[in-house]
Amino acid sequence: RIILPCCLSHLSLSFSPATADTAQEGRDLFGYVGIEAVLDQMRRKTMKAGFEFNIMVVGQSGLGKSTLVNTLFKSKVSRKSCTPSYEEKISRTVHLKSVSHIIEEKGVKMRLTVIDTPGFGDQINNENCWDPIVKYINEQYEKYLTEELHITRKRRIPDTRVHCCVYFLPATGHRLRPIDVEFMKRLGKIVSIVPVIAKADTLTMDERLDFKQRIRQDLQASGIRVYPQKEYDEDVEDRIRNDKIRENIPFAVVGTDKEHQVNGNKVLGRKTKWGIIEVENVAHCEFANLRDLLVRSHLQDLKDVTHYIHYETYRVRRLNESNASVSGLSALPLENGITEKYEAQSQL
Ligand SMILES: Nc1nc2c(ncn2[C@@H]2O[C@H](COP(=O)(O)OP(=O)(O)OP(=O)(O)O)[C@@H](O)[C@H]2O)c(=O)[nH]1
Ligand SMILES: [Mg+2]
Repeated sequence: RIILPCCLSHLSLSFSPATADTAQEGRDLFGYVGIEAVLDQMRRKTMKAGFEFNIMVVGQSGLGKSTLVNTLFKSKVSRKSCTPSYEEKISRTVHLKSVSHIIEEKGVKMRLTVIDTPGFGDQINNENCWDPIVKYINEQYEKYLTEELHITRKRRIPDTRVHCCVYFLPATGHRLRPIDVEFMKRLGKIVSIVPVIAKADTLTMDERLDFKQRIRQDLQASGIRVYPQKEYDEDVEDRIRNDKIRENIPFAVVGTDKEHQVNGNKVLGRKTKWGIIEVENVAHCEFANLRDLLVRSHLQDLKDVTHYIHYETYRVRRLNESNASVSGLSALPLENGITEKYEAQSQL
C-alpha cells in the first residue's frame, strides 16, 4: 500500500488511468502487512491467562437466585439455599458470600465469582439493608485502587470488582416496591444493574407484559439507571442493539436445575402438571435473552463499563478526597449516600 502524505493526497484526483493501474498492482503486491494477526495473538494470550467475571445476585430469599445462576452457567456454581433455624432466621441480616469457580469451555478459562446476598429485604424493617452491599462493592474498588497505586504493581491486578448485579424482582404483577426503587436508585450509580422478574412462570403472558411495562415506567419515573445505559452506547450500532434490550427489560426469567426429555431432546425445564416450561425456549420465558446479555453479547462490555465508568468515578472521587484532606479541606461525602468515610492512605 502506497501512503501519500496529506499534502499530496489531492493529486490522486488527477491520476491518469495508467497510474491508477500501477497503484492497483502495487496494492496486490505489497498490500498485506498482517495487522489482523494481532487478533490471534490477543486470543492466544486471553486463552492462556483466562479472565474474571464477578456477578452479584440480590433479592429476597427463595426468589430463585441460586437456581438461576446454576441455570446460567449449567453447573452448581451457586451456593445452595440453606434453611436456617428459627433463631437464625430472626437475627439474620444481609451477609454476603462469594464463591469462585473456574469454568472452562473450548479452552477458554473463566474465573466466575458469584456474590450471593441472602437475607436481602427479608427483615420487617429493611431500612438501609443495601448498606452492606454498597460497602462490599466500594471495598472491591478500593482494593483495586490500592493495588494500582503501589509503586511496584502486579502485572495483572486481581479483579474482584462486581461487574454486574442481577436484581430479582418478585413476580407480583404490580409495580416496583419502595425497596426496589431505593436499592436500584443507589446501586445504579456504582454498579451495572440488570433487573429480572423472578419465577416468571407464575404470571400469565398478559400479566407479564403489563408488569414489564409498568416496571419500565417506574424505572424512568424514579430516574433509575439500569444496564445497558443509553449514555454509554459507543456508536449507532451499539444504540440500535441496546435499544432492543432496553425496550424489553426486565427479562422475565425461569430457572431450573433439572433436565427433561422433550421430543427426544434433553431440555432444561420445570415440569408442571400442565406440561414442561422450557427454560431456554424464548416462547416460554426470557432466560435466553438474559443469558445472551450477560454472557454471549455483553460480558466484555459489562467489564468495560465497570472499569471505565464505575471504577473511574470511584477513583476520581477518592483521589479528590485525599487531595482535599491533604490540603486541609473536609472530604466530600460519597455520592451513593453511604456515610462511611475511608481513611486517606499514605500512598494516595
Ligand atoms: N416456579 C419457580 N420456582 C423456582 C424458580 N427458580 C427456583 N425455583 C424454586 O424456588 C425455590 C428457591 O430457589 P433458590 O434458588 O434456592 O432461591 P434463592 O433465591 O437462592 O434463595 P436463598 O438462597 O434462600 O436466598 C426452590 O424450590 C426452587 O426450585 C422458577 O423460576 N420458578
Ligand atoms: Mg440461594
